[in-house]
Amino acid sequence: MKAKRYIVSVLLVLGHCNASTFDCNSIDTGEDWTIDITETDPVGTVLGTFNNSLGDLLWTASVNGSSKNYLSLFFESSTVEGADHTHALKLAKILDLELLQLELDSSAQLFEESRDNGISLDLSVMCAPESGLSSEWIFKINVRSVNEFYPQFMGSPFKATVAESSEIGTEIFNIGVRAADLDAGQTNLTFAIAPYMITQFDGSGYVALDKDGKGNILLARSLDFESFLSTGRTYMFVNVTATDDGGFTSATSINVTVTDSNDQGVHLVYPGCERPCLQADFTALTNETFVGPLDVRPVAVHAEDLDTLNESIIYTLVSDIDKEFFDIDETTAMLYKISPLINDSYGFSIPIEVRAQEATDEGHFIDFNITVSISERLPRPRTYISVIAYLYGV
Ligand SMILES: *[C@@H]1O[C@H](CO)[C@@H](O)[C@H](O)[C@H]1NC(C)=O
Ligand SMILES: *[C@@H]1O[C@H](CO)[C@@H](O)[C@H](O)[C@H]1NC(C)=O
Ligand SMILES: *[C@@H]1O[C@H](CO)[C@@H](O)[C@H](O)[C@H]1NC(C)=O
Ligand SMILES: *[C@@H]1O[C@H](CO)[C@@H](O)[C@H](O)[C@H]1NC(C)=O
Ligand SMILES: *[C@@H]1O[C@H](CO)[C@@H](O)[C@H](O)[C@H]1NC(C)=O
Ligand SMILES: *[C@@H]1O[C@H](CO)[C@@H](O)[C@H](O)[C@H]1NC(C)=O
Ligand SMILES: *[C@@H]1O[C@H](CO)[C@@H](O)[C@H](O)[C@H]1NC(C)=O
Ligand SMILES: *[C@@H]1O[C@H](CO)[C@@H](O)[C@H](O)[C@H]1NC(C)=O
Ligand SMILES: *[C@@H]1O[C@H](CO)[C@@H](O)[C@H](O)[C@H]1NC(C)=O
Ligand SMILES: [Ca+2]
Ligand SMILES: [Ca+2]
Ligand SMILES: [Ca+2]
Repeated sequence: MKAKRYIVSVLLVLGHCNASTFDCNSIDTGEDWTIDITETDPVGTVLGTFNNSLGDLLWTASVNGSSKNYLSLFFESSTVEGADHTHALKLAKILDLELLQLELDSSAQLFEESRDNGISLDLSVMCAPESGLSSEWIFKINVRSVNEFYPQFMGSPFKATVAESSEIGTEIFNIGVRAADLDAGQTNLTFAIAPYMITQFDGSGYVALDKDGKGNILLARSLDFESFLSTGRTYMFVNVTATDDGGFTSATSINVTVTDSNDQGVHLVYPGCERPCLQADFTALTNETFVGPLDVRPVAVHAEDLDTLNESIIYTLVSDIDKEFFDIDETTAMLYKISPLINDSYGFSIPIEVRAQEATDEGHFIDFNITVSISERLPRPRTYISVIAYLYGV
């Protein structure tokens, strides 16, 4: 029986025009005959011819033992020209698997094995034999799937963000849940990262696919927002491809924006000092008795976060000794002399150490000095000119 089945299917695979002829007069019709077709075979494809037939063929179609009238409509019979008493069983409609999957959705297990194997229908065919004895033929029709559709991406164009501080292995985007194959049955898609055609935007070197094959795109190299920023943009494109089990490949791109993290410190805003400005000379002149705001030169003290996060900066005095006589406004950085200098240990020039710190819990900071000179204590001659000369190091 197995051998017979094999021969018939080989014949049919070689060419449908050579479909087997079945004799309506034969009493022994055999059991399972196998007919292999594909889901794209055209209307009119002959599945078999029946000779010695007195009338049209009758058939019923079923799936897994349950009869489906709907499926019977996919077949038709007609007389074969030039051959007496011969009827052909043909396709009346294309046995498109996407359609069948939709229409026969109650048969959740339509695809018995892999998608590649397609689905199987059972067709029981009866002819009207000249001998008067009715004979029934049971065919197993294997409808093989054809890869008709390219993988599709739902919801593109895609965007994602990743913080520069993200650890290697962080999931950036899951392309797997946004990719599908419209071919009927379960298709396994294989994902790959490909270079992006505009090389300046190519993010392929920063990412890798998770080994689980489910399309998770992971960070593979550490990021630096500041170096991205220096190129004038903070995003890159990740080109990803999906290949279906029939070898069709589609590609899509994800715009991955790198966001800033607090990894940079604080610097000073000071004329002529290049970013990042970590050292600058601030000076002020006062006298022992004066109490009030000091005029700091050459510019008011101002520090900034080097991250684009632009955290606010808090200014404080570092030394407790300085705090007896001086104070600094936490937000404006205005320096105040709060009491006269009496019984102090200062000389004529007081380096007042100031800390400018980001207002976060563990904010970065920078320390710098404002040099305050006490006019009465300056070396002789205490002329205005010499004070200026002193202050500017002439
Ligand atoms: C009918 O078909 C069978 C099987 O192919 C063949 O053996 C037989 O000779 C055919 N009969 C006629 C009358 O053509
Ligand atoms: C066939 O039908 C039986 C009984 O209804 C069911 O248990 C089985 O899962 C079905 N098989 C397929 C492949 O649909
Ligand atoms: C698809 O993937 C599943 C799970 O990884 C696997 O079991 C199955 O064999 C695969 N099917 C094909 C056709 O590769
Ligand atoms: C993405 O990669 C595919 C496969 O290498 C390529 O054909 C396509 O041109 C690439 N797309 C872009 C936008 O770079
Ligand atoms: C990528 O996304 C960023 C952030 O949304 C956007 O500013 C940029 O214009 C996008 N780039 C392109 C080429 O669409
Ligand atoms: C101290 O400085 C203040 C303001 O600069 C000025 O008004 C005051 O006269 C000065 N006093 C002495 C003793 O120089
Ligand atoms: C930071 O924020 C302040 C106000 O909070 C603003 O004046 C300043 O221009 C900002 N700096 C940058 C570099 O954005
Ligand atoms: C400064 O020191 C002198 C001598 O020790 C003392 O008499 C005076 O009270 C001190 N003044 C202040 C303001 O502490
Ligand atoms: C401030 O000046 C003192 C004394 O000259 C010096 O020891 C200290 O290092 C200076 N601080 C900074 C932050 O430059
Ligand atoms: Ca199809
Ligand atoms: Ca496909
Ligand atoms: Ca940063």
